[in-house]
Amino acid sequence: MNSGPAGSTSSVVDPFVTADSTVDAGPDHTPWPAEDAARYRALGHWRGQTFGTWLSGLVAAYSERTAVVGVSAATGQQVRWSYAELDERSHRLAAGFVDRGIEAGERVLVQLPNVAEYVPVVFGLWRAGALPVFALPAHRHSELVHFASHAEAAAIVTVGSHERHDYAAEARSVADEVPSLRHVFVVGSDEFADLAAAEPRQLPDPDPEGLAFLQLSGGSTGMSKLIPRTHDDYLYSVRESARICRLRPDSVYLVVLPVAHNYPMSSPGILGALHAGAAVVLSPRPDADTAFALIEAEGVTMCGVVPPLAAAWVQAAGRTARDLSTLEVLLVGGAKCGRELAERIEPALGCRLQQVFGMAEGLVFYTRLDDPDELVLSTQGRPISLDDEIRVVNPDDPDAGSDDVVPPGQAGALLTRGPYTIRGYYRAAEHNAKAFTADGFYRTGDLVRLHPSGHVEVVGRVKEQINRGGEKVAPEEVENHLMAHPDVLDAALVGVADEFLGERTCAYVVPADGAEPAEAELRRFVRERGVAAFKVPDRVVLTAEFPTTGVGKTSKRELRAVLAAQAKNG
Ligand code: OOB
Repeated sequence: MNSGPAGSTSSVVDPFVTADSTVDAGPDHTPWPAEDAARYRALGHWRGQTFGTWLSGLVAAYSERTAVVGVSAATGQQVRWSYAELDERSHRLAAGFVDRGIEAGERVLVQLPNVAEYVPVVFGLWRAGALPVFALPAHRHSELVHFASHAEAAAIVTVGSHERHDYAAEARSVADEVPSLRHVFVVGSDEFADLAAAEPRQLPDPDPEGLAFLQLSGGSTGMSKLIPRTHDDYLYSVRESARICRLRPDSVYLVVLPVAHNYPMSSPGILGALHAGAAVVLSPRPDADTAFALIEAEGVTMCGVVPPLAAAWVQAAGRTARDLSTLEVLLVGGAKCGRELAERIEPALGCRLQQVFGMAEGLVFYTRLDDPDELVLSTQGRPISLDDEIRVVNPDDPDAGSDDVVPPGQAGALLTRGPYTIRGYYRAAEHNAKAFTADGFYRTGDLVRLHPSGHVEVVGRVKEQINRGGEKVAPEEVENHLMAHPDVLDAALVGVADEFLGERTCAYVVPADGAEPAEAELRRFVRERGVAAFKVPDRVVLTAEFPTTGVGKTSKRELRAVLAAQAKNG
Protein backbone atom coordinates (compact mmCIF):
# COMPACT_ATOMS: atom_id res chain seq x y z
CA MET A 1 0.00 0.00 0.00
CA ASN A 2 1.10 3.51 -0.71
CA SER A 3 -1.56 4.90 1.51
CA GLY A 4 0.75 5.79 4.34
CA PRO A 5 0.68 3.62 7.42
CA ALA A 6 -0.48 5.16 10.63
CA GLY A 7 2.11 7.27 12.29
CA SER A 8 4.16 8.09 9.21
CA THR A 9 3.58 11.81 9.49
CA SER A 10 7.15 12.66 8.66
CA SER A 11 7.50 13.93 5.13
CA VAL A 12 11.12 12.74 5.13
CA VAL A 13 10.16 9.11 4.62
CA ASP A 14 7.20 9.88 2.47
CA PRO A 15 6.82 7.64 -0.60
CA PHE A 16 5.95 10.68 -2.71
CA VAL A 17 9.34 12.29 -2.37
CA THR A 18 11.70 9.38 -2.80
CA ALA A 19 13.83 9.85 -5.88
CA ASP A 20 12.44 6.77 -7.61
CA SER A 21 8.81 7.32 -6.67
CA THR A 22 7.73 7.74 -10.28
CA VAL A 23 9.54 4.62 -11.37
CA ASP A 24 8.36 2.36 -8.62
CA ALA A 25 4.86 3.59 -8.03
CA GLY A 26 3.66 0.15 -7.02
CA PRO A 27 0.42 -1.26 -8.29
CA ASP A 28 -1.99 0.73 -6.12
CA HIS A 29 -1.70 4.26 -7.33
CA THR A 30 0.52 6.68 -9.19
CA PRO A 31 1.90 9.43 -6.99
CA TRP A 32 2.80 12.87 -8.27
CA PRO A 33 6.40 13.06 -9.44
CA ALA A 34 8.73 14.30 -6.70
CA GLU A 35 9.41 17.66 -8.31
CA ASP A 36 5.70 18.46 -8.74
CA ALA A 37 4.96 17.38 -5.19
CA ALA A 38 7.76 19.62 -3.94
CA ARG A 39 6.34 22.55 -5.92
CA TYR A 40 2.79 22.05 -4.60
CA ARG A 41 4.18 22.00 -1.07
CA ALA A 42 6.32 25.07 -1.65
CA LEU A 43 3.31 26.93 -3.05
CA GLY A 44 1.37 26.10 0.10
CA HIS A 45 -1.20 24.01 -1.76
CA TRP A 46 -0.28 20.90 0.16
CA ARG A 47 -0.04 21.72 3.82
CA GLY A 48 0.70 18.40 5.44
CA GLN A 49 -2.70 18.23 7.09
CA THR A 50 -5.05 15.25 7.41
CA PHE A 51 -8.83 15.43 7.56
CA GLY A 52 -8.59 14.58 11.26
CA THR A 53 -6.25 17.43 12.17
CA TRP A 54 -8.17 19.76 9.88
CA LEU A 55 -11.42 19.00 11.77
CA SER A 56 -9.65 19.52 15.08
CA GLY A 57 -8.62 22.98 13.87
CA LEU A 58 -12.21 23.79 12.89
CA VAL A 59 -13.47 22.70 16.30
CA ALA A 60 -11.02 25.00 17.99
CA ALA A 61 -12.41 27.91 15.97
CA TYR A 62 -16.11 27.11 15.74
CA SER A 63 -16.79 24.77 18.66
CA GLU A 64 -20.39 25.64 19.53
CA ARG A 65 -21.53 26.65 16.04
CA THR A 66 -23.83 24.29 14.17
CA ALA A 67 -21.93 21.89 11.92
CA VAL A 68 -24.51 19.33 10.78
CA VAL A 69 -28.30 19.31 10.58
CA GLY A 70 -29.97 16.19 9.24
CA VAL A 71 -32.15 13.20 9.87
CA SER A 72 -30.49 10.53 12.02
CA ALA A 73 -30.54 7.00 10.63
CA ALA A 74 -30.70 5.78 14.21
CA THR A 75 -33.77 7.67 15.36
CA GLY A 76 -35.43 9.00 12.21
CA GLN A 77 -35.45 12.39 13.95
CA GLN A 78 -33.72 15.55 12.88
CA VAL A 79 -30.50 16.21 14.78
CA ARG A 80 -28.36 19.32 15.04
CA TRP A 81 -24.71 18.79 15.94
CA SER A 82 -22.21 21.48 16.78
CA TYR A 83 -18.60 21.29 15.62
CA ALA A 84 -17.66 20.02 19.10
CA GLU A 85 -20.30 17.28 18.91
CA LEU A 86 -19.23 16.28 15.41
CA ASP A 87 -15.66 16.11 16.64
CA GLU A 88 -16.51 13.97 19.64
CA ARG A 89 -18.68 11.63 17.60
CA SER A 90 -15.98 11.10 15.05
CA HIS A 91 -13.33 10.48 17.73
CA ARG A 92 -15.58 7.84 19.30
CA LEU A 93 -16.33 6.24 15.95
CA ALA A 94 -12.62 6.15 15.07
CA ALA A 95 -11.87 4.32 18.31
CA GLY A 96 -14.84 2.02 17.68
CA PHE A 97 -13.66 1.12 14.18
CA VAL A 98 -10.13 0.44 15.46
CA ASP A 99 -11.53 -1.69 18.31
CA ARG A 100 -13.43 -3.77 15.73
CA GLY A 101 -10.15 -4.48 13.97
CA ILE A 102 -10.16 -1.90 11.17
CA GLU A 103 -6.53 -1.13 10.49
CA ALA A 104 -4.87 1.96 9.13
CA GLY A 105 -4.73 1.86 5.35
CA GLU A 106 -7.68 -0.55 5.04
CA ARG A 107 -10.49 0.31 2.67
CA VAL A 108 -14.07 0.56 3.97
CA LEU A 109 -16.99 0.76 1.57
CA VAL A 110 -19.41 3.47 2.70
CA GLN A 111 -22.93 3.33 1.31
CA LEU A 112 -25.06 5.84 3.16
CA PRO A 113 -28.00 7.96 2.13
CA ASN A 114 -28.21 11.61 3.21
CA VAL A 115 -28.30 10.93 6.94
CA ALA A 116 -26.62 12.98 9.65
CA GLU A 117 -24.33 10.11 10.67
CA TYR A 118 -22.59 10.22 7.29
CA VAL A 119 -20.40 13.13 8.39
CA PRO A 120 -19.06 11.72 11.69
CA VAL A 121 -18.72 8.24 10.15
CA VAL A 122 -16.46 9.53 7.39
CA PHE A 123 -14.36 11.58 9.82
CA GLY A 124 -14.26 8.56 12.13
CA LEU A 125 -12.87 6.40 9.35
CA TRP A 126 -10.33 9.08 8.46
CA ARG A 127 -9.23 9.36 12.07
CA ALA A 128 -8.89 5.59 12.23
CA GLY A 129 -6.59 5.87 9.20
CA ALA A 130 -9.03 3.86 7.05
CA LEU A 131 -9.89 4.79 3.48
CA PRO A 132 -13.60 5.26 2.76
CA VAL A 133 -14.70 4.01 -0.67
CA PHE A 134 -17.69 6.14 -1.57
CA ALA A 135 -20.56 4.15 -3.08
CA LEU A 136 -23.85 5.87 -3.90
CA PRO A 137 -27.19 4.77 -2.43
CA ALA A 138 -28.28 3.85 -5.97
CA HIS A 139 -25.56 1.22 -6.34
CA ARG A 140 -26.63 -2.39 -6.17
CA HIS A 141 -25.12 -5.83 -5.80
CA SER A 142 -22.94 -6.12 -8.89
CA GLU A 143 -21.49 -2.65 -8.43
CA LEU A 144 -20.88 -3.08 -4.70
CA VAL A 145 -19.16 -6.43 -5.30
CA HIS A 146 -16.95 -4.77 -7.88
CA PHE A 147 -15.98 -1.85 -5.63
CA ALA A 148 -15.41 -4.02 -2.56
CA SER A 149 -13.38 -6.64 -4.35
CA HIS A 150 -11.35 -4.19 -6.39
CA ALA A 151 -10.50 -2.21 -3.27
CA GLU A 152 -10.21 -5.38 -1.14
CA ALA A 153 -12.40 -3.63 1.37
CA ALA A 154 -12.39 -4.85 4.96
CA ALA A 155 -15.87 -3.59 5.84
CA ILE A 156 -19.05 -1.95 4.61
CA VAL A 157 -20.80 0.85 6.48
CA THR A 158 -24.44 1.12 5.51
CA VAL A 159 -27.96 1.59 6.90
CA GLY A 160 -30.83 -0.84 7.44
CA SER A 161 -33.93 -0.40 5.29
CA HIS A 162 -34.22 2.94 3.58
CA GLU A 163 -36.54 4.12 0.82
CA ARG A 164 -37.87 0.57 0.38
CA HIS A 165 -34.44 -0.98 -0.06
CA ASP A 166 -32.80 -3.27 2.49
CA TYR A 167 -29.24 -1.93 2.42
CA ALA A 168 -28.06 -4.12 5.30
CA ALA A 169 -29.24 -7.32 3.61
CA GLU A 170 -27.62 -6.22 0.36
CA ALA A 171 -24.35 -5.49 2.16
CA ARG A 172 -24.40 -8.91 3.83
CA SER A 173 -24.89 -10.64 0.51
CA VAL A 174 -21.96 -8.64 -0.88
CA ALA A 175 -19.87 -9.69 2.14
CA ASP A 176 -20.73 -13.33 1.40
CA GLU A 177 -19.12 -12.93 -2.00
CA VAL A 178 -16.10 -10.79 -1.26
CA PRO A 179 -13.58 -12.62 0.93
CA SER A 180 -11.83 -9.47 2.20
CA LEU A 181 -15.05 -8.17 3.82
CA ARG A 182 -14.96 -8.94 7.54
CA HIS A 183 -17.67 -6.58 8.81
CA VAL A 184 -20.98 -5.05 7.88
CA PHE A 185 -21.62 -2.02 10.08
CA VAL A 186 -25.27 -0.95 10.06
CA VAL A 187 -25.74 2.64 11.19
CA GLY A 188 -28.80 2.69 13.41
CA SER A 189 -28.31 -0.84 14.77
CA ASP A 190 -27.63 -1.51 18.47
CA GLU A 191 -24.29 -2.96 17.52
CA PHE A 192 -23.35 0.25 15.77
CA ALA A 193 -24.49 2.30 18.77
CA ASP A 194 -21.96 0.32 20.84
CA LEU A 195 -19.22 0.99 18.32
CA ALA A 196 -20.10 4.69 18.26
CA ALA A 197 -19.91 4.87 22.06
CA ALA A 198 -16.26 3.78 22.24
CA GLU A 199 -14.04 5.80 24.55
CA PRO A 200 -12.33 8.44 22.42
CA ARG A 201 -8.55 8.26 22.35
CA GLN A 202 -5.64 9.68 20.47
CA LEU A 203 -4.91 7.58 17.39
CA PRO A 204 -1.89 7.91 15.11
CA ASP A 205 -2.46 10.53 12.43
CA PRO A 206 -2.16 9.11 8.91
CA ASP A 207 0.24 10.44 6.29
CA PRO A 208 -1.26 13.64 4.82
CA GLU A 209 0.19 12.82 1.42
CA GLY A 210 -1.04 9.25 1.60
CA LEU A 211 -4.40 8.12 0.27
CA ALA A 212 -7.41 9.40 2.18
CA PHE A 213 -10.26 7.80 0.24
CA LEU A 214 -11.40 6.33 -3.05
CA GLN A 215 -14.06 8.05 -5.14
CA LEU A 216 -15.81 6.39 -8.06
CA SER A 217 -15.33 7.45 -11.63
CA GLY A 218 -18.34 7.77 -13.88
CA GLY A 219 -16.85 4.96 -15.95
CA SER A 220 -16.48 4.85 -19.69
CA THR A 221 -14.95 1.52 -20.60
CA GLY A 222 -16.73 -0.96 -18.38
CA MET A 223 -17.07 -0.68 -14.63
CA SER A 224 -16.30 2.47 -12.65
CA LYS A 225 -12.67 2.98 -11.78
CA LEU A 226 -11.60 3.89 -8.27
CA ILE A 227 -10.10 7.34 -7.82
CA PRO A 228 -7.41 7.64 -5.16
CA ARG A 229 -7.36 11.05 -3.45
CA THR A 230 -4.97 12.22 -0.76
CA HIS A 231 -5.69 14.37 2.32
CA ASP A 232 -3.40 17.11 1.05
CA ASP A 233 -4.67 17.29 -2.52
CA TYR A 234 -8.33 17.18 -1.58
CA LEU A 235 -8.06 19.70 1.24
CA TYR A 236 -6.43 22.13 -1.16
CA SER A 237 -9.45 21.93 -3.47
CA VAL A 238 -11.76 22.27 -0.46
CA ARG A 239 -10.09 25.43 0.89
CA GLU A 240 -10.06 27.05 -2.52
CA SER A 241 -13.66 26.04 -3.25
CA ALA A 242 -14.80 27.60 0.03
CA ARG A 243 -12.96 30.81 -0.87
CA ILE A 244 -14.22 30.95 -4.47
CA CYS A 245 -17.81 30.32 -3.36
CA ARG A 246 -17.42 32.90 -0.56
CA LEU A 247 -18.56 30.67 2.24
CA ARG A 248 -18.65 32.37 5.64
CA PRO A 249 -19.34 31.16 9.19
CA ASP A 250 -22.96 32.27 8.84
CA SER A 251 -23.48 30.44 5.53
CA VAL A 252 -25.82 27.47 5.44
CA TYR A 253 -25.08 24.88 2.77
CA LEU A 254 -27.86 22.49 1.74
CA VAL A 255 -26.97 19.03 0.41
CA VAL A 256 -29.65 17.62 -1.87
CA LEU A 257 -27.56 15.37 -4.13
CA PRO A 258 -26.25 12.06 -2.76
CA VAL A 259 -23.83 13.04 0.04
CA ALA A 260 -20.94 10.84 -1.04
CA HIS A 261 -20.68 12.23 -4.56
CA ASN A 262 -17.64 14.40 -5.12
CA TYR A 263 -19.78 17.44 -6.01
CA PRO A 264 -21.78 17.82 -2.76
CA MET A 265 -18.73 16.60 -0.87
CA SER A 266 -16.30 19.29 -1.95
CA SER A 267 -17.60 21.68 -4.62
CA PRO A 268 -17.78 23.48 -2.22
CA GLY A 269 -20.07 21.00 -0.54
CA ILE A 270 -19.98 19.59 2.96
CA LEU A 271 -16.25 20.01 3.39
CA GLY A 272 -16.13 23.52 1.91
CA ALA A 273 -18.91 24.60 4.27
CA LEU A 274 -17.17 23.08 7.29
CA HIS A 275 -13.93 24.78 6.28
CA ALA A 276 -15.69 28.13 6.57
CA GLY A 277 -17.33 27.30 9.91
CA ALA A 278 -20.71 27.18 8.18
CA ALA A 279 -23.63 24.79 8.78
CA VAL A 280 -24.34 21.78 6.57
CA VAL A 281 -27.98 20.80 6.17
CA LEU A 282 -28.64 17.36 4.71
CA SER A 283 -31.84 16.97 2.76
CA PRO A 284 -33.09 13.40 2.61
CA ARG A 285 -34.50 14.01 -0.87
CA PRO A 286 -33.80 16.45 -3.70
CA ASP A 287 -37.39 17.38 -4.63
CA ALA A 288 -38.45 21.02 -4.44
CA ASP A 289 -41.02 20.49 -1.67
CA THR A 290 -38.49 18.94 0.68
CA ALA A 291 -35.63 21.26 -0.26
CA PHE A 292 -37.68 24.49 -0.17
CA ALA A 293 -39.02 23.61 3.28
CA LEU A 294 -35.44 23.20 4.51
CA ILE A 295 -34.31 26.42 2.81
CA GLU A 296 -37.03 28.29 4.68
CA ALA A 297 -36.56 26.53 8.02
CA GLU A 298 -32.77 26.67 8.13
CA GLY A 299 -32.11 29.91 6.26
CA VAL A 300 -30.11 28.09 3.59
CA THR A 301 -27.74 30.36 1.65
CA MET A 302 -26.18 27.95 -0.84
CA CYS A 303 -26.96 24.71 -2.58
CA GLY A 304 -25.51 22.61 -5.42
CA VAL A 305 -27.77 20.85 -7.93
CA VAL A 306 -27.66 19.14 -11.33
CA PRO A 307 -29.41 20.79 -14.30
CA PRO A 308 -32.61 18.67 -14.28
CA LEU A 309 -33.09 19.50 -10.63
CA ALA A 310 -32.44 23.19 -11.27
CA ALA A 311 -35.14 23.06 -13.95
CA ALA A 312 -37.59 21.39 -11.57
CA TRP A 313 -36.87 23.96 -8.86
CA VAL A 314 -37.30 26.84 -11.31
CA GLN A 315 -40.75 25.46 -12.14
CA ALA A 316 -41.67 24.89 -8.52
CA ALA A 317 -40.44 28.31 -7.41
CA GLY A 318 -43.32 29.92 -9.31
CA ARG A 319 -45.93 28.29 -7.10
CA THR A 320 -44.23 27.82 -3.75
CA ALA A 321 -45.36 29.60 -0.62
CA ARG A 322 -41.94 29.01 0.94
CA ASP A 323 -39.62 31.88 1.68
CA LEU A 324 -36.47 31.32 -0.37
CA SER A 325 -35.04 34.78 0.24
CA THR A 326 -32.00 33.56 2.17
CA LEU A 327 -30.72 31.65 -0.85
CA GLU A 328 -27.74 33.55 -2.27
CA VAL A 329 -26.10 31.09 -4.64
CA LEU A 330 -27.28 28.05 -6.58
CA LEU A 331 -24.46 26.00 -8.02
CA VAL A 332 -25.39 24.05 -11.13
CA GLY A 333 -23.15 21.37 -12.58
CA GLY A 334 -22.52 17.68 -13.07
CA ALA A 335 -23.91 18.02 -16.60
CA LYS A 336 -24.16 20.92 -19.01
CA CYS A 337 -26.47 23.70 -17.90
CA GLY A 338 -27.92 25.03 -21.14
CA ARG A 339 -28.20 28.76 -21.72
CA GLU A 340 -31.99 28.79 -21.49
CA LEU A 341 -32.03 27.16 -18.10
CA ALA A 342 -29.13 29.31 -16.93
CA GLU A 343 -31.09 32.46 -17.75
CA ARG A 344 -34.13 31.37 -15.75
CA ILE A 345 -32.38 30.57 -12.49
CA GLU A 346 -31.68 34.00 -11.07
CA PRO A 347 -35.12 35.47 -11.80
CA ALA A 348 -37.01 32.39 -10.58
CA LEU A 349 -35.03 31.65 -7.43
CA GLY A 350 -33.77 35.12 -6.59
CA CYS A 351 -30.18 33.95 -6.20
CA ARG A 352 -26.92 34.07 -8.10
CA LEU A 353 -26.15 31.22 -10.51
CA GLN A 354 -22.72 29.67 -10.19
CA GLN A 355 -21.81 27.08 -12.79
CA VAL A 356 -19.52 24.26 -11.74
CA PHE A 357 -17.82 21.76 -14.00
CA GLY A 358 -15.90 19.17 -12.08
CA MET A 359 -14.82 15.57 -11.97
CA ALA A 360 -14.06 13.17 -9.16
CA GLU A 361 -10.58 12.75 -10.68
CA GLY A 362 -9.84 16.28 -9.51
CA LEU A 363 -10.10 19.36 -11.72
CA VAL A 364 -12.99 21.71 -10.93
CA PHE A 365 -14.09 24.88 -12.76
CA TYR A 366 -16.36 27.53 -11.26
CA THR A 367 -17.80 30.70 -12.67
CA ARG A 368 -16.85 33.39 -10.18
CA LEU A 369 -19.51 35.28 -8.28
CA ASP A 370 -18.28 38.58 -9.72
CA ASP A 371 -17.92 37.32 -13.29
CA PRO A 372 -19.88 39.28 -15.92
CA ASP A 373 -23.35 37.75 -16.49
CA GLU A 374 -22.42 36.69 -19.99
CA LEU A 375 -19.68 34.39 -18.72
CA VAL A 376 -21.87 33.02 -15.95
CA LEU A 377 -24.63 32.17 -18.43
CA SER A 378 -22.53 30.79 -21.25
CA THR A 379 -19.51 29.09 -19.70
CA GLN A 380 -18.83 26.44 -17.10
CA GLY A 381 -16.23 28.57 -15.36
CA ARG A 382 -12.49 28.63 -14.92
CA PRO A 383 -10.26 26.31 -12.93
CA ILE A 384 -9.84 26.52 -9.17
CA SER A 385 -6.10 26.97 -9.35
CA LEU A 386 -3.57 28.89 -11.40
CA ASP A 387 -1.54 25.70 -11.14
CA ASP A 388 -4.18 23.66 -12.94
CA GLU A 389 -2.54 23.05 -16.28
CA ILE A 390 -5.16 23.03 -19.02
CA ARG A 391 -4.56 21.77 -22.57
CA VAL A 392 -7.17 21.56 -25.32
CA VAL A 393 -5.92 19.05 -27.89
CA ASN A 394 -6.84 17.54 -31.23
CA PRO A 395 -10.17 15.76 -30.61
CA ASP A 396 -9.86 13.47 -33.63
CA ASP A 397 -6.79 11.78 -32.31
CA PRO A 398 -7.59 9.82 -29.17
CA ASP A 399 -3.87 9.54 -28.47
CA ALA A 400 -3.19 13.27 -28.87
CA GLY A 401 -0.48 14.27 -26.47
CA SER A 402 -0.39 17.35 -24.29
CA ASP A 403 1.53 19.25 -26.98
CA ASP A 404 -1.05 18.57 -29.71
CA VAL A 405 -3.07 21.68 -28.87
CA VAL A 406 -5.76 23.14 -31.13
CA PRO A 407 -5.70 26.84 -32.14
CA PRO A 408 -7.12 29.20 -29.49
CA GLY A 409 -10.90 29.24 -29.36
CA GLN A 410 -11.30 25.97 -31.23
CA ALA A 411 -13.06 23.03 -29.59
CA GLY A 412 -10.85 20.17 -28.50
CA ALA A 413 -10.38 17.41 -25.96
CA LEU A 414 -9.58 18.68 -22.47
CA LEU A 415 -6.43 17.43 -20.77
CA THR A 416 -5.31 18.50 -17.31
CA ARG A 417 -2.59 18.12 -14.73
CA GLY A 418 -2.38 19.84 -11.39
CA PRO A 419 -2.18 19.86 -7.60
CA TYR A 420 -5.46 18.03 -6.98
CA THR A 421 -5.89 15.93 -10.13
CA ILE A 422 -4.88 12.29 -9.88
CA ARG A 423 -2.06 10.87 -11.97
CA GLY A 424 -3.63 7.42 -12.17
CA TYR A 425 -6.64 5.37 -11.09
CA TYR A 426 -6.36 2.88 -8.23
CA ARG A 427 -4.91 -0.47 -9.27
CA ALA A 428 -5.54 0.16 -12.96
CA ALA A 429 -2.15 0.21 -14.70
CA GLU A 430 -3.51 -0.86 -18.07
CA HIS A 431 -6.33 1.68 -18.12
CA ASN A 432 -4.00 4.40 -16.85
CA ALA A 433 -1.80 4.02 -19.90
CA LYS A 434 -4.75 5.23 -21.99
CA ALA A 435 -6.43 7.64 -19.59
CA PHE A 436 -3.27 9.68 -18.95
CA THR A 437 -0.66 11.07 -21.31
CA ALA A 438 2.97 10.06 -20.93
CA ASP A 439 3.61 13.37 -19.15
CA GLY A 440 0.83 12.84 -16.62
CA PHE A 441 -2.10 14.79 -18.06
CA TYR A 442 -5.51 13.28 -17.36
CA ARG A 443 -7.66 12.81 -20.46
CA THR A 444 -10.98 14.13 -19.14
CA GLY A 445 -12.88 12.95 -22.24
CA ASP A 446 -14.68 16.29 -22.34
CA LEU A 447 -14.81 18.44 -25.44
CA VAL A 448 -14.36 22.10 -24.55
CA ARG A 449 -13.74 25.50 -26.02
CA LEU A 450 -11.39 27.75 -24.10
CA HIS A 451 -12.27 31.46 -23.89
CA PRO A 452 -9.55 34.12 -23.72
CA SER A 453 -10.61 34.75 -20.09
CA GLY A 454 -9.64 31.18 -19.20
CA HIS A 455 -13.28 30.12 -18.91
CA VAL A 456 -14.32 26.95 -20.69
CA GLU A 457 -17.47 26.02 -22.44
CA VAL A 458 -18.25 22.30 -22.47
CA VAL A 459 -19.39 21.51 -26.00
CA GLY A 460 -19.49 17.71 -25.98
CA ARG A 461 -17.62 14.56 -25.13
CA VAL A 462 -15.08 12.28 -26.70
CA LYS A 463 -15.39 9.63 -24.00
CA GLU A 464 -17.78 6.70 -24.15
CA GLN A 465 -20.05 7.86 -21.39
CA ILE A 466 -23.67 8.90 -21.21
CA ASN A 467 -24.45 11.77 -18.85
CA ARG A 468 -27.99 11.16 -17.69
CA GLY A 469 -28.73 14.41 -15.89
CA GLY A 470 -25.44 14.23 -13.99
CA GLU A 471 -25.55 10.47 -13.43
CA LYS A 472 -22.88 8.79 -15.52
CA VAL A 473 -23.50 5.60 -17.46
CA ALA A 474 -20.76 3.56 -19.16
CA PRO A 475 -22.35 1.93 -22.25
CA GLU A 476 -20.10 -1.11 -22.12
CA GLU A 477 -21.13 -2.00 -18.59
CA VAL A 478 -24.83 -2.00 -19.48
CA GLU A 479 -24.23 -3.79 -22.79
CA ASN A 480 -22.46 -6.58 -20.92
CA HIS A 481 -25.47 -7.01 -18.66
CA LEU A 482 -27.84 -7.12 -21.63
CA MET A 483 -25.68 -9.65 -23.44
CA ALA A 484 -25.88 -11.98 -20.46
CA HIS A 485 -29.54 -12.52 -21.38
CA PRO A 486 -30.05 -15.75 -23.35
CA ASP A 487 -32.27 -13.99 -25.91
CA VAL A 488 -29.72 -11.29 -26.68
CA LEU A 489 -27.10 -11.71 -29.36
CA ASP A 490 -25.65 -8.22 -29.29
CA ALA A 491 -26.41 -4.87 -27.67
CA ALA A 492 -25.34 -1.25 -28.01
CA LEU A 493 -26.29 1.49 -25.56
CA VAL A 494 -26.47 5.07 -26.81
CA GLY A 495 -27.47 8.41 -25.37
CA VAL A 496 -30.41 10.19 -26.96
CA ALA A 497 -31.31 13.81 -26.39
CA ASP A 498 -33.82 14.40 -23.62
CA GLU A 499 -35.36 17.72 -22.77
CA PHE A 500 -35.28 17.13 -19.04
CA LEU A 501 -32.20 14.96 -18.44
CA GLY A 502 -30.06 16.26 -21.28
CA GLU A 503 -29.60 12.65 -22.33
CA ARG A 504 -31.33 9.38 -21.64
CA THR A 505 -30.30 5.89 -22.62
CA CYS A 506 -31.52 3.72 -25.46
CA ALA A 507 -30.37 0.12 -25.86
CA TYR A 508 -30.36 -1.31 -29.35
CA VAL A 509 -30.58 -5.06 -29.10
CA VAL A 510 -30.08 -7.76 -31.73
CA PRO A 511 -32.06 -10.78 -30.46
CA ALA A 512 -30.69 -14.30 -30.59
CA ASP A 513 -32.10 -16.47 -33.41
CA GLY A 514 -35.87 -16.68 -33.22
CA ALA A 515 -36.09 -14.81 -29.93
CA GLU A 516 -38.20 -11.73 -29.33
CA PRO A 517 -37.47 -10.52 -25.82
CA ALA A 518 -39.90 -7.91 -24.51
CA GLU A 519 -38.55 -4.48 -23.58
CA ALA A 520 -39.89 -4.78 -20.03
CA GLU A 521 -38.27 -8.19 -19.63
CA LEU A 522 -34.85 -6.86 -20.68
CA ARG A 523 -35.10 -3.87 -18.38
CA ARG A 524 -36.14 -6.12 -15.51
CA PHE A 525 -33.26 -8.45 -16.32
CA VAL A 526 -30.68 -5.65 -16.16
CA ARG A 527 -32.17 -4.35 -12.92
CA GLU A 528 -32.11 -7.81 -11.36
CA ARG A 529 -28.46 -8.22 -12.30
CA GLY A 530 -27.96 -5.75 -9.46
CA VAL A 531 -27.22 -2.38 -11.02
CA ALA A 532 -28.17 1.17 -10.10
CA ALA A 533 -31.61 2.13 -11.43
CA PHE A 534 -30.14 5.01 -13.45
CA LYS A 535 -28.22 2.47 -15.56
CA VAL A 536 -31.30 0.48 -16.57
CA PRO A 537 -31.94 1.44 -20.21
CA ASP A 538 -34.71 4.01 -20.53
CA ARG A 539 -35.69 2.40 -23.82
CA VAL A 540 -34.92 -0.87 -25.56
CA VAL A 541 -35.24 -1.17 -29.34
CA LEU A 542 -34.99 -4.55 -31.06
CA THR A 543 -33.24 -4.53 -34.37
CA ALA A 544 -32.60 -7.44 -36.77
CA GLU A 545 -29.01 -6.43 -37.29
CA PHE A 546 -26.69 -3.54 -36.59
CA PRO A 547 -25.89 -1.11 -39.38
CA THR A 548 -22.38 -1.25 -40.71
CA THR A 549 -20.35 1.87 -41.31
CA GLY A 550 -19.03 0.82 -44.68
CA VAL A 551 -15.67 -0.29 -43.38
CA GLY A 552 -16.75 -3.86 -42.76
CA LYS A 553 -16.71 -4.92 -39.16
CA THR A 554 -17.83 -2.05 -36.98
CA SER A 555 -16.29 -1.17 -33.66
CA LYS A 556 -18.74 -0.66 -30.83
CA ARG A 557 -17.68 2.95 -30.77
CA GLU A 558 -18.55 3.55 -34.44
CA LEU A 559 -21.71 1.54 -34.06
CA ARG A 560 -22.90 3.67 -31.15
CA ALA A 561 -22.20 6.79 -33.18
CA VAL A 562 -24.26 5.50 -36.12
CA LEU A 563 -27.13 4.43 -33.88
CA ALA A 564 -27.06 7.70 -31.99
CA ALA A 565 -27.27 9.59 -35.30
CA GLN A 566 -30.18 7.38 -36.38
CA ALA A 567 -31.97 7.99 -33.10
CA LYS A 568 -31.48 11.73 -33.53
CA ASN A 569 -32.96 11.72 -37.01
CA GLY A 570 -36.09 10.03 -35.89
C1 OOB B 1 -19.03 15.60 -11.41
O1 OOB B 1 -18.14 14.60 -11.28
P1 OOB B 1 -18.22 13.16 -12.01
O2 OOB B 1 -16.93 12.51 -11.70
O3 OOB B 1 -19.48 12.46 -11.64
O4 OOB B 1 -18.35 13.44 -13.56
C2 OOB B 1 -17.39 14.19 -14.26
C3 OOB B 1 -17.89 14.47 -15.66
C4 OOB B 1 -17.05 15.47 -16.40
O5 OOB B 1 -15.90 14.89 -16.97
C5 OOB B 1 -18.05 15.93 -17.44
O6 OOB B 1 -18.17 15.00 -18.46
C6 OOB B 1 -19.35 15.96 -16.67
O7 OOB B 1 -19.19 15.07 -15.61
N1 OOB B 1 -19.65 17.30 -16.13
C7 OOB B 1 -20.13 18.34 -16.86
C8 OOB B 1 -20.30 19.40 -15.95
N2 OOB B 1 -19.93 18.99 -14.71
C9 OOB B 1 -19.53 17.69 -14.85
N3 OOB B 1 -20.40 18.45 -18.16
C10 OOB B 1 -20.87 19.65 -18.59
N4 OOB B 1 -21.07 20.72 -17.78
C11 OOB B 1 -20.80 20.64 -16.46
N5 OOB B 1 -21.01 21.72 -15.66
O8 OOB B 1 -19.98 15.54 -12.15
C12 OOB B 1 -18.73 16.81 -10.61
C13 OOB B 1 -17.70 16.82 -9.69
C14 OOB B 1 -17.42 17.97 -8.95
C15 OOB B 1 -18.20 19.09 -9.14
C16 OOB B 1 -19.26 19.08 -10.03
C17 OOB B 1 -19.51 17.95 -10.78
